Formats: sequence, structure tokens, C-alpha cells
Amino acid sequence: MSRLKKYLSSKTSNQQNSAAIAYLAALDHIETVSPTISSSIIQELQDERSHLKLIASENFSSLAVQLAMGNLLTDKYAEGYAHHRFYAGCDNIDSIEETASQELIQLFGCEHAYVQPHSGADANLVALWAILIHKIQNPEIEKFGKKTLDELTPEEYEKIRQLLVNQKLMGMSLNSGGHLTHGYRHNISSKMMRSVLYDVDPKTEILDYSVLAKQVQQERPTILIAGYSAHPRRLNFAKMREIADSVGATLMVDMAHFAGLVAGKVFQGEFDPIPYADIVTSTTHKTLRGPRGGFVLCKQSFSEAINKGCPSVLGGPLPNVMAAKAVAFKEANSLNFKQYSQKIVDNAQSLANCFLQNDIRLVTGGTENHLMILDLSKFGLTGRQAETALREAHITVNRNAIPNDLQGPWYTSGIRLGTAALTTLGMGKDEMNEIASVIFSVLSNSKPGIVQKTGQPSKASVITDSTIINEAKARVKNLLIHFPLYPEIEI
Ligand code: DSN
Repeated sequence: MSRLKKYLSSKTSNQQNSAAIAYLAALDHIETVSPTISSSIIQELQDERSHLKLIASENFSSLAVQLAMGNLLTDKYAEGYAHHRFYAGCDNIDSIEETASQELIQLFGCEHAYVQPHSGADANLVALWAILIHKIQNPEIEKFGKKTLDELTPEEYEKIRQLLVNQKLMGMSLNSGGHLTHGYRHNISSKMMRSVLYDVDPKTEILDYSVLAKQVQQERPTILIAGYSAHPRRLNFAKMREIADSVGATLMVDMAHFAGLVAGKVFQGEFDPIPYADIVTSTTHKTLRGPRGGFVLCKQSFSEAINKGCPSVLGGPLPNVMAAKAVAFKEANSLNFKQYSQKIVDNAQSLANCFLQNDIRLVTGGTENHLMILDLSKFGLTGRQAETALREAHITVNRNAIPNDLQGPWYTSGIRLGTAALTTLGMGKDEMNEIASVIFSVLSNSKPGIVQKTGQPSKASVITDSTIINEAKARVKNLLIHFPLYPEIEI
């Protein structure tokens, strides 16, 4: 019997759930075409149900978000932006894109929103190019007495192109918790611009604004980026604005990790980037709990350049994902989401306090947001080993470098933990205490494996007492029984 038929026959019509019916019908149908894919989807659901998700950049989106994404909207090309398309038949896509943008404007109180980027990296590229076009390219075209790029001679165009790639960008280093797209050497952001990185204070591991102010005075960047993907503190955007203004730099904030905390008004005043930044970029799927994707918010002066994300960086948008974003933004615009985002931070602080009580060092000594980074030196493990041991115990975390990490970015000396997903499941302080205790038990009973060839301790393999792993798995199971993921989907 198909999954859907089984479900329908086991429930009265009052007990039936429309999202569950849609999901089961979709799985039944996918199975007729590709049983491999339908079984991978089911296996992923089972894995997510049986593991504690502590990856700081992930969450569980609602079934409404997921269903808005999986439909015929995927078939439509819509290059351009709402009511300004290079394809016919985009009326409904215009409405979807406009709805998503309006939801964002309402949610964040910004002047303009652009919802096409497929990811945070795309959003950052769109933003960087928009700034360069608005600030450098357009005034140069005017200086040549021309109106558009197409009117330039090849020599004039080359002069502008040279100018564009010689602008300076300043972002937080990967070493300090910044993101690849903020000027990391192996990323295009450091090739299309001259990148200079800033660091957190080596002792406190917190950003020292007076040191940054001096560095900015010295370097005089065109763009200053504030934001991170592995830093457990709030940033003061009023101070960042002042620093940017001191050299006429454009302030761009990447709030991908903490967008949900801004939306839920946990980060307010000087910690809310919207009033201070010229441009704010984000992903949609971390603390904001939407589908995987990105967006850009900006002041009106940058809106024209931002809307030209296609052709400057992007191709066609994904209308199905824009629809899912609109649903998620609407969900975030609620009292319920406000309470949720406060709880993310409360849970992070509870979890962090448990580790501190066990003398585990946390980068910066604690957390003010949804994430924390554990320094593993106490356990004699690399991040890679801790990640493996914990996954074996059904706890999913990701390894992460700590500032000035001697193990480098592949093995690392830390793990990064975030509370957004488990808070979505409804977990609170008691569960955080139990999770910290399970993690402590696994890490303190793990040791590096041995490299056979050399007889030296490995940085990758790890040995954990099997009794400890079994006990940890049982404790995880016992926790998750009370917080089922998508309980309406009965598989
Ligand atoms: N990959 C994301 C993270 O884990 O923080 C950032 O891009």
C-alpha cells in the first residue's frame, strides 16, 4: 500500500493533516520515478529525527516553507526584477517576488529588499558589486561624459575595470570567525578587490573597536564588512558606522548568522544593523528558519544597483525558493517568532554555562548569540575527532577553528555549537543541561587514534569507549522522543 493510502486509512478525516498528506503523496510519486531519491529523503528525515542538530548554521524550516518550494514555480525563468523582466509570462513571479520583498521590508524596517540571491555567498557578491557600481563605476562613466557602460570605448572601459579591481575591502579574518566571502584569499572577494583583514583581540577574542578604527584609518577601504559565521558575540553597528564614516567607506553587514535575532528584536538598538549599514546581506535558513537562500537589504540610494544583481552576478532567480522565502518571512513576522528567537539565545547561554561549569574554555568566554565555540585542548582532541565522536553518539556539530588555531582549518582545535534547530523543536534549559552532560561524557572518554604507518597519534581518527557511545545514544534518543521532528509526517 502507498504511504498516503496507509495514512488516510489509519485516520479519521478530522485527524488528517494537509501538510502530511502533501508530503506523503509527494514521496509516493517521487518513488514511481526514482526510488533512490525518495528513499534518501526518507532516510534524511529519519537521520534528522534521531540526531541532535547543533550545527549553528542550520535549522528546521516549516512544512509550509518546504511545500512552497516544491512545485511548478521551479519551471519559470524570470531574469530581471519584479515588473522589469527579460521573459514573458512573469506576472505571478512578480507577485511572489514583490510579496517576499515587502515581507522583508516589514520584518526589518529597511528601505529596500532584494530576494533573488540563491545563497549568502551570492548575496555578498551582489552587494559588493552593487557598491562598486554605485560608488566607482557610475561616477567614472559620468566623468567620461557618457551615460552607460555600453557607450564607453574599449580603452575607457578598461580604465574603469582597473579602477574597480583596485578598490579595498576590509572584513573580519577567517581566523577570527569571519566568512570566506569577506576577503579570504581563496575566495573571489579577495581577487575582485584588494582585501585587508582585521582580527579580534588575541587575548579577549573580542573585536577591539579602537584598534579597528586605527587600522581602517590606515587602510582607508572602500567597503568595510561587519559580520561573521563563527563568532559568539554581538557587534556594535553604531561603532562600525562611525569607523566606516571616518574614511568614507560603505558599511556592509553580513547578518546571515544572526538575522533571526534581528528579526525577533533580540538584537536591538546599536546591535541592529539595519539603521546603521548601507547594505545588509543574509542567508534565509539559519536563525531566520526559512529555505536555503539569501537576500540583500539596502538604503534606497543603492536599490537600483542591487536590483541589477542579474546581470551583474546572478542568472535567473528561483521563483519556487522566492515563494518559500515569502512564507518564512511571514512566519518570522510574528510574536511567536520573537519568543522563539529570545529562546535561542537563552538556550545558548544555558548550554554555554554548563560547559563553563565543567571548565571547558569557550572562545571569548561565553556567548551573546545563538552559537558558541568550544576549545578542545582540555580533551586532547582535534575538532575533527570531536565531530566524529559526537556524530557516532548521534550529536551533529561541526568542527571549527578557534582564533590563532595551531591545528589549521581542516583539523581545527574547536567545535561550533548552535541552538537554533533544537529550540525549534521546543527544547529548553533542562534539555541543554542534559545535552552538555552527554557531550562532556563523550569528549572526556575519547582519545586520538594511532596512525598505523608512524605509530603517532592521529589528528583525524578517534577512539571512544563503546559503552559511552551506547549510553550517549540512549540519552539522545530519550531526549528526542519528547521533541519529534515534523510529527505530522508519519513514516
Ligand atoms: N556555511 C555557513 C556556516 O556554517 O556558517 C556560512 O556560510
